[in-house]
Amino acid sequence: KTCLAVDIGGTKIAAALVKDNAIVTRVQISTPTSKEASALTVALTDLLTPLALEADHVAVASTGIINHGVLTALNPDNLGGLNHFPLHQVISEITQLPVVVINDAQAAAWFEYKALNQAVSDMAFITVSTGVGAGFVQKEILNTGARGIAGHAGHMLADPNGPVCGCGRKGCVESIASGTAIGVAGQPFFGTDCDGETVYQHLLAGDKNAIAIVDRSASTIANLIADLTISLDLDVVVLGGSVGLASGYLARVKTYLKRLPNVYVPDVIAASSGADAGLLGVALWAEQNIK
Ligand code: BMX
Repeated sequence: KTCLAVDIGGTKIAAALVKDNAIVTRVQISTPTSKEASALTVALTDLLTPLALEADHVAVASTGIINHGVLTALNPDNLGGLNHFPLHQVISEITQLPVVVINDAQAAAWFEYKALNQAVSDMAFITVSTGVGAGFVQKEILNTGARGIAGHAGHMLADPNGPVCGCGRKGCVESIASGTAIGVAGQPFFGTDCDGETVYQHLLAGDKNAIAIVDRSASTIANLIADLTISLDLDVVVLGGSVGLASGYLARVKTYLKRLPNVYVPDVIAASSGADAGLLGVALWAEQNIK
């Protein structure tokens, strides 16, 4: 069977034909920066129509809360302001194929868990990217949540006096640690068009302000890992996303974790699949869940 896997992120949308757990063809576009649902529908139609001809079913991993196939953004800023989209329905109409949809970080968690060869029973995957997302595998089962919310640990409290998050709450992990937050924190030092990438360039050049901003992100993620470990009894945490996999970031997270008592410190490893975890994970998940 050939699966058309789709990964809708805050910055890019990737689509791939997946056969025997391997990507055969892969295409990628930028996520539309519009709060109009029609912009996303048009982009998905152009991207998926040709690929659907070669597929048996469709597996979609998407940023946002996915409740029975309907996307609701927890942080609409991550999706160009779009906060509601009937993802399952739109993709069924475009492709005329069976469709499953889950959250992007949940999908990536499933891939990374499978890549560990089931040597562990409880793990969390954390992506530090446009936003901060997570997926939990508990007792060997991916927790997608009754309403699709499970795993949204990027919206746990990091600092009650922190910035207001795009979700409306103050001081979420995401508002301090995400690539977007790193970029915003860098603007007073590096200009109004500064993004996460700009701050990282300055960090690599030894800039003190950039180092402080990335360290604040890394220490926030270290505390998130500690909180998840003590609440979920984790064997391992896998870190991914463009910031999570950036040079030296994991080492910084580990430095902060080492300062904590052992019981808070799981094994922390880098995601094995880079940018394809969402695509491959949702394709794997569809094998068992497609109806
Ligand atoms: C946000 C939230 C999560 C998502 C996470 C990472 C939205 C639109 N997204 O917390 O659902 O998993 O970002 O998303 O509310 P990414 O786009 O950074 O991969």
